Amino acid sequence: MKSTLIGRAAALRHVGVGLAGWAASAAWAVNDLPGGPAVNQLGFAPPVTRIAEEQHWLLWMLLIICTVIFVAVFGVMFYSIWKHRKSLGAKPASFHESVTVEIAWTVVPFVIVILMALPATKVLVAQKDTTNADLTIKATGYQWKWGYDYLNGEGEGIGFLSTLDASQRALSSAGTPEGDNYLLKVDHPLVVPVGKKVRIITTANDVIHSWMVPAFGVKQDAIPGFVRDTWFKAEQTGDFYGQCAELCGKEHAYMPIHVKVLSQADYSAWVADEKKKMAAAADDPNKVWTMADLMARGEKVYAANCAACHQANGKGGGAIKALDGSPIVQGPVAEQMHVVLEGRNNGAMPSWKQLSDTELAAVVTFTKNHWSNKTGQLVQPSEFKAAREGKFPAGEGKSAAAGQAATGAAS
Ligand code: HEC
Ligand SMILES: [Cu+2]
Repeated sequence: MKSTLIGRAAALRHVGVGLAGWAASAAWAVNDLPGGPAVNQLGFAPPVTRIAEEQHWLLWMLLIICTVIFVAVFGVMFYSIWKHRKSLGAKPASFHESVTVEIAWTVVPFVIVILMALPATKVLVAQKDTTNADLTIKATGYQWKWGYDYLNGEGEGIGFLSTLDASQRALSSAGTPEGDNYLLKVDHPLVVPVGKKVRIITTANDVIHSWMVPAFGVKQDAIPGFVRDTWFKAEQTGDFYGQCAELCGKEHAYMPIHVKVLSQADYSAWVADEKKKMAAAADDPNKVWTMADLMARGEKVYAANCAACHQANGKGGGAIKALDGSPIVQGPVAEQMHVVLEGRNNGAMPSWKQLSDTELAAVVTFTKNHWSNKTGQLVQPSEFKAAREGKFPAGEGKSAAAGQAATGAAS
């Protein structure tokens, strides 16, 4: 019942906003924004996910049931008042506590409420089922922008801030709104693949915000110090828009949400592109490092990635081979480069190709010159860059001079 009232109120609000907009926009002609709000929109945004479709179905089902009840109850009431009015000589019946009536008006509404609650509960439970996601993205609310971090799945490691487009900020400051996507355009939209289950983890950095995209039927509060989640699986590609839906300060209206749904191939291309940009922004793989710098960096990379298995003391344990005294670590440079790039033993030793060239060069140099391993060998990032293309350094490479760019020989 309640959601129906909210639905009606929302519809009325749309009409109100539509009229106000019409009055104020003599100069600013607005059209429908595909994936966003429409002019004089009545009701919800066209659904792009199963959940949103179900929500629409629920809305109409509940609205129709409530309307039928409304018409029936008021129909009987007005009919009775009219038909049995005093001027026609109607005499009130005098009866008390009719058991039949009492039971009827308890049981009938109860059954109706149950019939409405069952499908609603089913959708609610499905909405909360964030298991088996293909992609997990953290959305962090800030005053006043969104931060997105790809935590899991294709694109893992990508992270950026999504802020209102600067040109729209200027339009707003000047009081000259323009365009169908006014206050909905961002500098970096959230990009996701079509047909994949995307889990959105929400949290916030300062005050409560809310991540809402109407076309997906998704709205989840983002609360500082708490982690909440929601999910969607977009069934068509395109651009979809939403806004922060929890009053969060003076620029609450200036933190829009823009989700770009791409085909799987386009998404993979986007991920590759972002990764390249990130790598470029990180370390220059052509820089020539000194032994001391590589050792210092390598110690950190080792502690963060390797110590969990190989132990801080390099002794490993069980199936995890020791690095301290390992013939591989003490052997030719290329051998260990193969191990860290490709992994070993079906992934028991994982591949570390997601680390940057600099991190790999640093950690290999570190293991080769720490504990009892005193090989004096040094690996430069440029050698890993070449190794990724199949060109491994040849020979023993014992001297520190071997640290220059790989000389082209394949192993
Ligand atoms: C998930 C656990 C795990 C992590 C994390 C891990 N390794 Fe390993 N590593 C192994 C296992 C298991 C082996 C043995 C593989 C085999 O059976 O050949 C191994 C073997 C190796 C070897 C070959 C040793 C030899 O003597 O054969 C090297 C070199 C190595 N790891 C380096 C690293 C480096 C560098 C890191 C961090 C970037 C790392 N490992 C992180 C599990 C791990
Ligand atoms: Cu907000």
